[in-house]
Parts: sequence; structure tokens; C-alpha cells
Amino acid sequence: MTFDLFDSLPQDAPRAEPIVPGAVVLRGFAREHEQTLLDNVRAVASQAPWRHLVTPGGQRMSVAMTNCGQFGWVSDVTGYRYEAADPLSGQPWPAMPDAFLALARDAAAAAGFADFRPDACLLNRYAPGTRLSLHQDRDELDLRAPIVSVSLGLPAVFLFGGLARAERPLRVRLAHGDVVVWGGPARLAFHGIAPLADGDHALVGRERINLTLRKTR
Ligand code: MD3
Ligand code: FE
Repeated sequence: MTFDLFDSLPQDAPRAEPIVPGAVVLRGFAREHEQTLLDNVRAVASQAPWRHLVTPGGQRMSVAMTNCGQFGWVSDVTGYRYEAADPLSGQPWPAMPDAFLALARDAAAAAGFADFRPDACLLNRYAPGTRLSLHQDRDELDLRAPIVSVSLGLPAVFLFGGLARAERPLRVRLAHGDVVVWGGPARLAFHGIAPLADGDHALVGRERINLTLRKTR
């Protein structure tokens, strides 16, 4: 018997919970880096401000977003895509912080994905009441690479649908410091976030921030 996965988790949070094949929650994996991560979120948002994108259907998204790394995810009336420059400024997105890269690499490795090198990080900000409706992430060209997500601040109920939108979604609570690795058969599953319950997080305040680290090409 081996304990590789558990051995690589922080000592005070040795919990890896499989959700479905290909998806694993690493409870508290990011907690020891919380302050560095939040400082970097603030620095990214000072260069590339939070904004509410518009969907191709013309709806303003209630989640506020920004990006860092070589590419950033954008949406407007013409569609979804990854762009090397922030459309608000015309400038490259802020560089990917080392702490984001290291956390993504370590979490992916703990879940069995060696040598994960994301080239994009989408940052999502939820105020109480904000939701993200069920969708697939399929704008990335290399679907063999996982997506690593990091939850900070207020807890959320993550909705995990199957590969068909009509399946009744599984509900998973994601709290501050939780990291989830999505790969393999889970990579193209429908997923979303239920309306955020109000609360006040000691470090983050009345919001939830989610980082998703992606390899787009
Ligand atoms: C499952 N973000 O940015 S992270 C997104 O909490 C997104 O802000 C949510 O969905 C959030 O696209 C959920 C968890 C997540 C991210 C990507 C996935 C789950 C995923 C891709 C495939 C399957
Ligand atoms: Fe998504």
C-alpha cells in the first residue's frame, strides 16, 4: 500500500476527497499560502481591474473577472476566447505570480498530473448572491491538461454536473484554502457555483475569490 497522495498534502490537512473519477478536492491545500496568494490577487487586480464580462448572448456576468499569465479568458458579444492582451488596456495581462505557478504544479502533482505548467489564470470574484451557471470549460486546446482551482474567502456550493447538462448536479462545499484538480474524464463535465451565501471571512471579507489555472495551448 502506498500513501503518495496523502504524503504530499500539508500535515494539518491530510485530506484528499475524490469527487468523481478525474476530480479530487485537496482540503486546505492552499491555506499555508493564503496571505501570499491574496497579496498577489490584489496586485493582479491593480494592473488588470475586476470587470463584468458580457456573454455572447448579451448578458452581463454577475461574477467579476480578471486574468494573469500569458493568456486571459475573455467573453463579449462575439464569443469566448483566450487573449494575450487585456482588452481594457491593450497591454499584456499581469505576469503569473510564482506562488500561483508553484501551487498549481504541486496540487496537480498530488493528484497524479506531473509537470503541470499553466499559461493562464482566470480570477473570479463573487459577492453574496453571485452565481455561475452550469457550463463546460472547452476553450483550451490541450484537454489532456487538468485545471487547478483555488478557493479563497467565503465558502461556496460547487455544482458538478455530468457530461450532459441535464444530469442533476452533485453539490460539493468549497471553503477557503481548498484546491480542486479537474482532469481526465472530469475535464469536460458541466459545473457551476450556486448563489453565494452572505458572510464575512476573517481575511477576505464579504466575498469569494476563485483562481483557475489552465493550460490553454
Ligand atoms: C470542472 N469557476 O472559472 S472552479 C471557471 O468557483 C469556473 O469560480 C468556478 O467554473 C469558480 O470556469 C468553479 C472549479 C472548476 C473549474 C474548472 C473546471 C471545475 C471544473 C473544468 C472542468 C470541470
Ligand atoms: Fe468553469
